[in-house]
Amino acid sequence: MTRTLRAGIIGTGFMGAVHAHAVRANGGIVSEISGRTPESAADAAIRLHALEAAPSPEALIDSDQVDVVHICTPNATHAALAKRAIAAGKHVVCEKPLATTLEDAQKLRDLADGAGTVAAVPFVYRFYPAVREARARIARGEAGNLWLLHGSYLQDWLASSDATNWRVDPAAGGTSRAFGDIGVHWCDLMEFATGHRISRLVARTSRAFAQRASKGVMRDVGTEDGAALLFETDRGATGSLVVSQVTPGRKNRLWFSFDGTEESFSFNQEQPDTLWVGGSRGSIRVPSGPDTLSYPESQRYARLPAGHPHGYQDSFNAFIADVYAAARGESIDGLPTFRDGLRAAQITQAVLDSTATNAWVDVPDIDAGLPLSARTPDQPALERQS
Ligand code: SOE
Repeated sequence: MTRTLRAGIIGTGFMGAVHAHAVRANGGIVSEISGRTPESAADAAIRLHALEAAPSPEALIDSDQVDVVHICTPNATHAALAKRAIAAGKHVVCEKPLATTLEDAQKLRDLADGAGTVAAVPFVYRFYPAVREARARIARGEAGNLWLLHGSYLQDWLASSDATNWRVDPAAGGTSRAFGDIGVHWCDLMEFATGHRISRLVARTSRAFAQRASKGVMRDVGTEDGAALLFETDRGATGSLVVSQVTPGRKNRLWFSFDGTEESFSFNQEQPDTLWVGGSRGSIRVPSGPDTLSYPESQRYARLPAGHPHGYQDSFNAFIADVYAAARGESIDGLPTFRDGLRAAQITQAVLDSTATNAWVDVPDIDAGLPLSARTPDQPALERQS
């Protein structure tokens, strides 16, 4: 399929704008946009250069002017919209979390598996060249035995009791907020880059503020501001993760260190253009550029020479490029799909269960029973690491 793909974007906020820019950066058309009201849709159609405002999300999904449905709405609306889009035969890009319950995530993954269309979730941090470089080096065994996987994801946009957002409300955002919103990014990135799978974890969620202001009234908060985890992986590694949306001064600081017996690899999303490679006899900072990265899997995402920073929107553009290539029938390695959205829901549920029971909780192997060869492209790293 070579014709221009037409996007329908449901949601007119920050992520709707990011999706719209990425669609156009890849030669797509934003044919329709819908929002909470016809007025917000009309405003967004002008602001985001859509051909027209749809009267409702459902009308947008059913429109014959839309090939790819982008769902950028509050979490609790994702499942019904994604289900309708799949049933309408559309390709779907659904913002994470895929759903607010494990059951809905499972149903959506199963629906997507049988649909023959693309169903993707923007685990966008996979699309930094530096992350692909770490994955390529780890897959070739350059780390040695990966035994310690650790990091954090810290933000401060909720670092005040006056700050609130639909994510704080479990009815709109789901029962897990900080972990379900950003902890899942870190876990997806760790499993994607290393090929390891979290097999069990122990976690504690917590709140910085017991109450937050909502429409001028202080109300009890039902979701967590942060979480701390210890985990083990299916290949014998140990890990830790700290997640917070109340860490003053940290804006969007996703950071990891994946430590092997030969080399360790560290990445900081707030300075995303370099990969730190640690060695006992010296360490280097690898800049992102087709001429400075080592392998084709990472070079393909470094569009500009080293020194021309690749930012968040660039990564989102690269994600949409791969989604639209897959929609045209290309086989794409590393595309985050509804399967990965289900995986995130499994880990989130384990975090909630462990917090509630104060105990270690097993995390199911999403491909349990499948031979390695039947696993997704992410899995070959497991074979190479043995
Ligand atoms: C808010 O925490 C947020 O926009 C997340 O929802 C995104 O997934 C993350 O990439 C940036 O922060």
